[in-house]
Amino acid sequence: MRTDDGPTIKLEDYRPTDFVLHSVAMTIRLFEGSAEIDTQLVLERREGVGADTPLVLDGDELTLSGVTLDGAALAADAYTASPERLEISALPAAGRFTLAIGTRIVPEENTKLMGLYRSNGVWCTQCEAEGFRRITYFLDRPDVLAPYKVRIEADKAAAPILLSNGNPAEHGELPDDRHFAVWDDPFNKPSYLFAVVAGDLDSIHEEFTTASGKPVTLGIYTEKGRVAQAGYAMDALKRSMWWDERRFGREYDLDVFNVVAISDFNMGAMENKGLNVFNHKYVLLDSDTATDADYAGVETVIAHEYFHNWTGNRITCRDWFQLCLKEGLTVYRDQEFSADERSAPVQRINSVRRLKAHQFPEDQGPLQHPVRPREYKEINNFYTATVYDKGAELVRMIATILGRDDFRKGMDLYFERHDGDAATIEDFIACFEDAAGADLTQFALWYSQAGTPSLAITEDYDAASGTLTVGLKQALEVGASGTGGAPFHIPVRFGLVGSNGEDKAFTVAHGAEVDGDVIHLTGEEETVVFENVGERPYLSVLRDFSAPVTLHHEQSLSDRLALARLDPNLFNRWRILNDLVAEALVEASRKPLAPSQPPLPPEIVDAILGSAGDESIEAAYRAQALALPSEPEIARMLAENVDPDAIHAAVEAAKRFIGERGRKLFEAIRADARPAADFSPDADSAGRRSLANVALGYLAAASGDPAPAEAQYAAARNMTDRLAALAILVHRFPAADASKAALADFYTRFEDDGLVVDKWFALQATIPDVAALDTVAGLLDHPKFTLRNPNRVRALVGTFAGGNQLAFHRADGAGYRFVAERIAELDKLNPQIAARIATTFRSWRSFEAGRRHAAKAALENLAAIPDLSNDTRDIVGRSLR
Ligand code: 0A1
Ligand code: ZN
Repeated sequence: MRTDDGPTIKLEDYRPTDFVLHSVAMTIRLFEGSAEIDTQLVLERREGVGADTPLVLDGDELTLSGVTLDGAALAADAYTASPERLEISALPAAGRFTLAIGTRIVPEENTKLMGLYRSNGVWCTQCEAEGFRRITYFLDRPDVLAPYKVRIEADKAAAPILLSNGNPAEHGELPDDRHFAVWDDPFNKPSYLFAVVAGDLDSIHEEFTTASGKPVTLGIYTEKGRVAQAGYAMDALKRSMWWDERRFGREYDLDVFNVVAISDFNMGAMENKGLNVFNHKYVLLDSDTATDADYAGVETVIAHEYFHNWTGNRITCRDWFQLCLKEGLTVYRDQEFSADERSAPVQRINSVRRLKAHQFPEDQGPLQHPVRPREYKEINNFYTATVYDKGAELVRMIATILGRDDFRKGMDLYFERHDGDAATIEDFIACFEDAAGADLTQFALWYSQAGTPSLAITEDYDAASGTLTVGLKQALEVGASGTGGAPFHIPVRFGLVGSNGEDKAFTVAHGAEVDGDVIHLTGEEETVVFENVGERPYLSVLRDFSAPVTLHHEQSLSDRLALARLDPNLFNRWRILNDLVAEALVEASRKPLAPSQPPLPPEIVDAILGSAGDESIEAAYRAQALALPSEPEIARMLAENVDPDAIHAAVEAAKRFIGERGRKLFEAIRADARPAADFSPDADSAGRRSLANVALGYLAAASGDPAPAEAQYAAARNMTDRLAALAILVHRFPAADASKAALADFYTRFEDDGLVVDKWFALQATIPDVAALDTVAGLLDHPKFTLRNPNRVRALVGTFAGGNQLAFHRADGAGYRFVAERIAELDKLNPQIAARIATTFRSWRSFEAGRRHAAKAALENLAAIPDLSNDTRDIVGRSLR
């Protein structure tokens, strides 16, 4: 096995650059088959740096075509150049100098999709994290900030549209049917926010006037013929701009804001200054081709990238260890936006589901790392659920600890104090401490200690004195890989619920600090004694999931069921039911139930049906009440000796049981859900569709009859209803003629729309049957399959590995071998995507012995490949550790 993997970058080694960058001017000449980049850097030796210290610039697969210093050629011995590095000595001891660097690249051959590449003929860039060094030699790190002036030249027919960051400055004609455009970005920015797009694109434009009256021209650019699908993204953009002004006092700063939708993109989208580049999945939609979930996704990602303009761009990160400074904070902001635009409890449920599905397994397995990592080998592998989603939870906890007003004061101070800076987590936390007069020293441990703490709650009520004693105990059960195990500051939002469903008043006699409805657990173990509580209350804890912990609340079934009905905190009603079901399914997966035993306790099922049937609550919430914990979530809770077949059998039995017991309700929901004449993507309409489709799923599970789904598929007038019906057919009745016919029909209807073809691939990749492996293997030869498009790879291979419990985790190990082979192929083209798919192995140690050995062997085979990329080697290496 190869061991010479790349160097480890450490937080403690941070030091500023030896040279200060003052400005960047670039000319980018685009041709078929090549691009010429001329870059002028105005630099200066940093004070105190010795005159013999050379300038070292980063490169990646670059070819140097020329370099001059203040207009004069450099002596051959004054520099050394390799594809990865340009080192220049004999530079002025003091004062500014201009370095002009020429590079030549071939965007058409760039399959990594980092740097400058072509997607369906369009030239585009992706520079975060270290892609700029694939365009020119540079101090390619986030604490090197400068204004940029960029001139793009290209053939007029091939690229009538020429875009870059900032404001448009000039444009004009050139000989040979070429033209140019100059863009001027006055705001200091790091290279990772640089962008260029050139191509034959359609666009829509709208005007937005900021709160202080500044006009901004908004543009969305798409490939030819698709711009009609960009209207919702434009609407979401305007709503985001309006919201950020109201909620955070943040106005947009340039004259233009452009979004470009690209087919081939490694991630969701990118917040380049004034020129956001998007995976077209998060821009393009209409009701025929996109589901309600897609609409919500577009809204969130548009908002997220826009919000980065302040949290990320105006204030950026000092180094990549601080990634959560921009990502956690921006996810928090986009979550708050969605909560305001849609429904707060439903959004919170969605965020918590996501956290548990992606972050908890990461935090409890070999890829565990602190929200602010201390070291990395490949930064691309740290765009993780821990940095993003747990990072957002940490910001949310700060807001919970300080309260809304002080939180806003801290944010205001952050924007004021650090505008234009490359900041750190310490800087961020200090703003809240200074604005609110709070001490967040202990809280800051959340950034450095990895792992999910557990929180155990006990309660003891004394009727004679009317006191309730609550015990709270925290522990880091799953080892925090050497990052420490000191107690966290855990904010526990709570309420004492009376039998009338209202929160009761109380006084706190003594114990842990209680502030309003938040208990501040700071010790390992503490108690709180509540006095004057009158009749015994139902204790509702961890409301709104106020901290990312695993909760163990010793509470009777009858109290939990009462809270599931009465808790004024809707999130907690859902959470309590979801926990009850999850615990029952974990038990049922551990050992087969006796034939006489119902698959779920009937009183729990009745509680779920009660929530689902409560017409006083919004439909989206009712649909959430019916959604069972996912099979991977049950696997995570089992923690060891996991048998996915047993989990699937338990979940299927539960679905049939709920379907039978709730048949009348489900039929009533379906009867109620006559589709409106016109499709509207609003949250309320989407919630109704979601509830009706969940009901259809349960009816199909209970009846074993594909006919209602078949009928819905045939009659569907939007993608949400069509895809829901098709999923029921294909997943539940894969052998039925109706299912085969619908799947074929779906393909013929949409074969020209890549985003819908992705759904068609993904649906087959997730058929819950070991035989899905053969289906997926067969689809590799489908004319529409390609390893070169990340969305397509994710749809077939990524979805299979991440979403097919039965076939990926086949007992014979064939699923693991298949995915490992695909990773090896993909690694040669696009290591970032290969490494991401490799993370699906992360929980391999929790499976039963046969699967465990097979998964390990597949990982070891990958590790043995001599020229495996740094990206994949890092994930595989850490997974095996
Ligand atoms: N900053 C982006 C995420 C992103 C990160 C790396 C990329 O490189 C391929 C692309 C995008 C965001 O948070 O949206
Ligand atoms: Zn982001």
